[in-house]
Parts: sequence; C-alpha cells; structure tokens
Amino acid sequence: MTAPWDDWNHILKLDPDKELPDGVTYGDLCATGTDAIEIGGTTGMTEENMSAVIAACAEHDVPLYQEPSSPDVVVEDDALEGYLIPTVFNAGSPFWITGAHKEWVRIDGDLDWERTTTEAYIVMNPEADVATYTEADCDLSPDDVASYAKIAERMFGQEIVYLEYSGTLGEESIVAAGRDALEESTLFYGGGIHDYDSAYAMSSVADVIVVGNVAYDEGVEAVRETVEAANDA
Ligand code: 1GP
Repeated sequence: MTAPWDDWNHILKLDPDKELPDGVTYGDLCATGTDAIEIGGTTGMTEENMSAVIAACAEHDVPLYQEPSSPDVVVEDDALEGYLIPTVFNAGSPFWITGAHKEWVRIDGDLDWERTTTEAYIVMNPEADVATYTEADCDLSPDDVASYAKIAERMFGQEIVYLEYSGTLGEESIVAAGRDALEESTLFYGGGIHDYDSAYAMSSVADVIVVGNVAYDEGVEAVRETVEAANDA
C-alpha cells in the first residue's frame, strides 16, 4: 500500500504561534509547490491558533496535516487530510513516547485511525525547544541514529522516521545513516534549511525535507527555492 508521503519531496511546517512576515500570506505559502503542509509547533499551541492557520490554508489546493504537540490542541476539521503524531524515540520521559498518546485516547476514545499516523522522531539539536521539553538524549552517533531508525521501522512499524534538527542544519552523514537503515519507511529531515543549497544537500540524503523557519525569516521566495531544490535533488 502506498502512503501519500511516498511521493513527497518537501513539506512546509507552519507554526501557529508565529506571525507571518509583512506581505506574506498563507495563500502565497500554499502556492510554493510544497507537497504538504504540516501545522504544529512545540510552544504556544492552542486549539484557536491551530484552527486559524488551518482555516487560512483550507481554501488552497495543498494537502494539510495537523501535527499536534499535545492532545488538547487537536482540531477536528474536514479540511485536514490527516494527523501526523510525533512520538519521540530518544525522549528522556516516556510521556513523549507513549504517555501523551495514551492520555489522548483515554480522553477522546477512538481516534480517527484511518487518518492518524505516527512519526518516529529522533531529536538531534539539544538547543531546540523540542529537545528541552522531551528531555531528549541528542548525543547520538550515526550508528545510534541508524539503529533508532531500524527499530522504528522493524519493531514498531513506523512508516515515517523524522530526523529533527529544528533550528540548525544537520550533519549529512548522520541523516544518510538514518535513511540507509530504512527499507520502506520514509525519512523526513527537518532543521536549518534556509536556501536552495541547504535544501539540495539535505534532500540528497533524506526522502522528504521539512522547512519551517525559512518561511518566517526569509519569506515566500526562499521557500519556493527549497521546493525547487527538493525536486531537483
Ligand atoms: C521543525 O523540522 C522542522 O520542526 C523545520 O525546522 O524550522 O529549522 O526549518 P526549521
């Protein structure tokens, strides 16, 4: 069975806690050619700010996914293609591996399983909020990363492994080690991509690149360049 992300090269991640730069609209960002938009962030998430971004993107022709950081910000909206749910494999606390997920199911009962997919995160930048929150052990060698990727796929049946360097550009050899450990699962890479060259470099070692900050720091044209690089690589 093929999954949508099998055909993706590029994801734009929108953070509902951030303001778009002057002159940039959600419509412009949806029209950059990105394969999908993920809506989510680590801090400052609310159901309201999530819903606002979903509504702003809903009228544009790009698949929308919510990536909730906790159960209380999940938005039920038909405009969403689905939910991509992080589970942090190298978290220091089991809350971020299965605990938050258990609470979600306990409170909400049956989820929309058809539209719910987990992402096996490996958090790599110790300076990032996500690393602090999850108390992630980021001191990982290429072998550690490859082994996490392998157990994510082989033991835990994860379709998506997400190497998360949020805020900084990762090491290509480590990203390649993660991707090469996978047989069928898809490797997402995110962190520090800010232009054509960085996007091309990371697209060469990952299946799908995720860009976030570039939209807020550089604007639409820079996002478009990263899409072009992802498709060229
Ligand atoms: C964040 O992986 C994404 O979750 C993208 O990272 O914001 O550094 O591009 P950047």
